[in-house]
Amino acid sequence: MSAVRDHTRGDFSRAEVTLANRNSGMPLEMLRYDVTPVGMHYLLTHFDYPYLDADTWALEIGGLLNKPVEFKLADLKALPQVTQTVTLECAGNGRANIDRRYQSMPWQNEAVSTAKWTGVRLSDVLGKLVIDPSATEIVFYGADHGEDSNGEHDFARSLSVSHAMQTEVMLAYEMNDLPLLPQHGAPVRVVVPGWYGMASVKWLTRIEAIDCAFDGPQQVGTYVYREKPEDIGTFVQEIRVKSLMVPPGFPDFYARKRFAEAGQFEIVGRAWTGNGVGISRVEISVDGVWHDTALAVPDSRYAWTRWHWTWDAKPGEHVLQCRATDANGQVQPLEARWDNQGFGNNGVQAVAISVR
Ligand SMILES: Nc1nc2c(c(=O)[nH]1)N[C@H]1C(S)=C(S)[C@@H](COP(=O)(O)O)O[C@H]1N2
Ligand SMILES: [Mo]
Repeated sequence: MSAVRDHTRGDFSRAEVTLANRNSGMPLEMLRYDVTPVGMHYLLTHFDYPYLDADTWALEIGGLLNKPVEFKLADLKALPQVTQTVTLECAGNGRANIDRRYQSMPWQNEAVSTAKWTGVRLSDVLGKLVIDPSATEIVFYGADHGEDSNGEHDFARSLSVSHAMQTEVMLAYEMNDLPLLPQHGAPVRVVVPGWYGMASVKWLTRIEAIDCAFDGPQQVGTYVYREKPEDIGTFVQEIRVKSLMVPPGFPDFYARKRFAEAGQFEIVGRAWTGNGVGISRVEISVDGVWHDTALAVPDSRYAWTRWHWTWDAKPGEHVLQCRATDANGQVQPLEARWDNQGFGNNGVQAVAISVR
């Protein structure tokens, strides 16, 4: 049933190209924007885009409650509106830079973006209900259906009840001041700031309170850090500290080699981390010599931080790298940590450039 997974280095397989054609990344020059323009935000959709009509859409909430309830879009809009700028990153970002490559969506660096999400606090929705004290997790079901991790299922993920009640967790119906677009989960999606993207369930149709650990394929089959496929592993959750730069200079079309004229110019980039504590330092290295960069103030606790540094570029072949540290002292590793499915790669980016 599943495609052969034997392109672990070198050329990409037809299945990887098919996934890359469906799921676009954010070109790294878009790191210049505080908020990624709609249409340039990266996309990761596992199955087919479901067809939902905002007028007839209803969110069912059931499980361990006094009684099941239904929210229409208008019911959600009647609750207090909140807006938050949040950086989302796909847990598989950087997967294709790891040798041996896992056969999945072959992201290099571009599965990260920032949007301004508007909607309601999940805690305001759940606060309208009487959840049984025995409930430990809240499960979010999307309308999309498919087969992955050896199971057929509707895309679904859970959060602990205590995490679901955190004020930053949202049900969003707008992105960058526009109604959510179909590709980002219209009419309503979950946004879990600080966690890798898989937690932010799109095309939300059902919420269920349960008293056990949710064991759906997107919860326990995939999105688990494992050294070897047979390991029990640990769950992929918070985004690891990371930074990327706008590749400086100009590219050649096909090979994406970079060129620049000698002289002074600014290198800019973004850094982010998942725990809401913020970025404390971003360094840039030119040919192995590290320098501190200047940091701007981010839009929110969960939005990326802009950094910049002026380079006096001398003629020759150079390699630039950037490395972020968060306020908890977490630092990006120079080399990606090994993970069987290529999750959580926050290894330092390296950009080669020819200065003339
Ligand atoms: N229903 C549903 N929700 C989903 C997904 C999906 O395939 N189906 N993909 C998840 C993953 S892996 C990521 S990284 C984010 C991507 O959100 P975006 O496409 O809006 O950028 O959505 C998450 N939510
Ligand atoms: Mo993802």
